[in-house]
Amino acid sequence: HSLTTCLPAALDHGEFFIEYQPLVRLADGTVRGAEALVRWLHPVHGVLGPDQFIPLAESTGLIVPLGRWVLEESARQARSWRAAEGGEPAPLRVNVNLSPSQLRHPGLVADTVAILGNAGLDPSALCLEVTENALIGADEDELRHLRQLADLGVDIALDDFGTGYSNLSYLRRLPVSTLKLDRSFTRGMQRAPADPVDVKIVEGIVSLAHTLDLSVTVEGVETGAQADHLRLLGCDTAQGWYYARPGPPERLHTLSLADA
Ligand code: G
Ligand code: G
Ligand code: NA
Ligand code: MN
Repeated sequence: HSLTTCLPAALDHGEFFIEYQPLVRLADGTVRGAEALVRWLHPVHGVLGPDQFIPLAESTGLIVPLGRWVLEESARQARSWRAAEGGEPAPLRVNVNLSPSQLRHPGLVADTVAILGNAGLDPSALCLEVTENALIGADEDELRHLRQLADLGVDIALDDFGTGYSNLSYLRRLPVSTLKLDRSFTRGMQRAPADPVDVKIVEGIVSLAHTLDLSVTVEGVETGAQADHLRLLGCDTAQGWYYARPGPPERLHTLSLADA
């Protein structure tokens, strides 16, 4: 039952599922959407998290069909949230992680267009998360894919921001709309007194981001004090256990109605 042996058939067997973790606007606490996080319900090992199989999927190439499935499923789900909410003013959006192999794949843009079309989902309802390290290593083809996606109206977020190479000049050349600040920077604000160095770093990043017209999402928000502090520092959107753990798709709609 090694994971390497089972992984190729797992997609055909329908063993993957997706949990969604809400993204909340700090200014008013409303739910704006959710990040799609894939899991594998392995017949022997039970539920496995992405850290346990994404690297394997990446090295075997299965990440391309798996990632396409995640995108299809998430787009359908986002469409159904939006259909269910009727005339609500701020439609829910979905964030989907894109791995380096997917970014490199020549079919990425056409597949994304087809998936959005089939789901009947507006491109502006989709945000693709790319890690800072994947972007730094991106070649011309990969950058062109990102620009084409951005031109379609898809948002691009820079995931795990702050953990990679720190030459920020690439921000000027890339069609990124959101910085997703790695949770290592917000950990020091979980309880008072906040770590003064972490506060300064977040302040600096928010200032840089807003100057470049980028929005800031903070990850790993676990306490109300942390949420308040990050809101006062000007962060735009938050994600973390304080709001909700990753969970089933139906729950997002309930959460968004609760704050309407
Ligand atoms: O919360 P969780 O343990 O599920 O997430 C762990 C990591 O797995 C995160 O860094 C997240 O970006 C990554 N991840 C979750 N779902 C996907 C996916 O569908 N594709 C890729 N490439 N990465 C994912
Ligand atoms: O893409 P990324 O690696 O950022 O995925 C988010 C990861 O962080 C997932 O593994 C998710 O379960 C985890 N996570 C989400 N919210 C919190 C939180 O508030 N605290 C901690 N410690 N982990 C979180
Ligand atoms: Na992510
Ligand atoms: Mn992330």
